[in-house]
Amino acid sequence: MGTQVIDKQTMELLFDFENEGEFIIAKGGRGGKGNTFFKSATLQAPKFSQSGEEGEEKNIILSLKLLADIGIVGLPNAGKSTLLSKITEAHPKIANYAFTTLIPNLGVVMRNEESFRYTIADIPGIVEGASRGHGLGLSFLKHIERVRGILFLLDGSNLELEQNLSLLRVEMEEYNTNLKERPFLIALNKIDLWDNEESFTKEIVDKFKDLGEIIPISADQNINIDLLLNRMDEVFFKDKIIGN
Ligand SMILES: Nc1nc2c(ncn2[C@@H]2O[C@H](COP(=O)(O)OP(=O)(O)OP(=O)(O)O)[C@@H](O)[C@H]2O)c(=O)[nH]1
Ligand SMILES: [Mg+2]
Repeated sequence: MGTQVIDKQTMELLFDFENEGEFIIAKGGRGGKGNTFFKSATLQAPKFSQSGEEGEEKNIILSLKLLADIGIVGLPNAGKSTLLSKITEAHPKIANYAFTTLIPNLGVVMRNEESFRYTIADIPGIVEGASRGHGLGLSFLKHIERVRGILFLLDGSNLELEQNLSLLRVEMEEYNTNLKERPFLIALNKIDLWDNEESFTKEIVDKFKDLGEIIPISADQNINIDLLLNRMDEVFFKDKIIGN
């Protein structure tokens, strides 16, 4: 699922496997039944067969776009993979340097005693100029084109939140301007590194409230992770969660 079938000559999108299903890319010619088809009780080894018509021929490109519900977008080293490892069963590589994640990782988040689940993608870190090919470029951004919501993950050890968020937005929207319209939340990670964590958190959330809703967390120390997941339910999946 998530694979797009593209005609290599015309670059036309032939089919998009948004759901499980079947699609005939090139139809075989009519006829062409082999000799076993003509086997019967009296004719155990028929020596004849039917010649068939030519079938269709096509050169195609199969392009996989992951179908994640939510995409985690952040600068390198913000803690995206750490968060994924805490809220899903995924085991992405985590390390204290940029570009640890080279290809997107997917995980499944279970909610409400598993009555509701969604997929979340941790994509490689985005750097300035990514849309012009810097860093790992943006080719992996195709994996978030179809998300229903974006979780921006900012690194609390750098308080230039406005600049960092705008860098991510610019690069992302450069790639696909539709991503601008997508619902989002901002998680501010690594708050465990702050002194006077509680009062400082209040101060920061207030100072940057114009950026959008900011949820202070520590992925590594499991601070406010439940709060974040609850807000994600409300902001991204209101239509899906029944009885809440
Ligand atoms: N103190 C602290 N460190 C954290 C926290 N979350 C992640 N880290 C550390 O930050 C570093 C980067 O974490 P990753 O999860 O690999 O970051 P990433 O965003 O996936 O990085 P890339 O894949 O390179 O883009 C690691 O050393 C983590 O242990 C946190 O909440 N608090
Ligand atoms: Mg990573």
